[in-house]
Amino acid sequence: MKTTKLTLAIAALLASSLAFAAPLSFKKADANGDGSIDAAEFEASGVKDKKMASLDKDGDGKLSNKEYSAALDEDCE
Ligand SMILES: [Ca+2]
Ligand SMILES: [Ca+2]
Repeated sequence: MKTTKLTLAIAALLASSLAFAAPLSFKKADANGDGSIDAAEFEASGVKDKKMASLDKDGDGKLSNKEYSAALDEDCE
């Protein structure tokens, strides 16, 4: 199963490089373009050190541009 091992190695490499990547901008993180970041989009956004629930100030289960930007601003400090 050489192919499987190679695939796993590539997946691990991608995962580790993602962990060090800067978080995506709101526009890029909003993959479906509906103007808010849902849980799946947040997971893919690269914001690793924040909990979505703590960023979701109005508790609607999604992050607005403002709520998401707050996470990025804090990351820059
Ligand atoms: Ca979205
Ligand atoms: Ca919200």
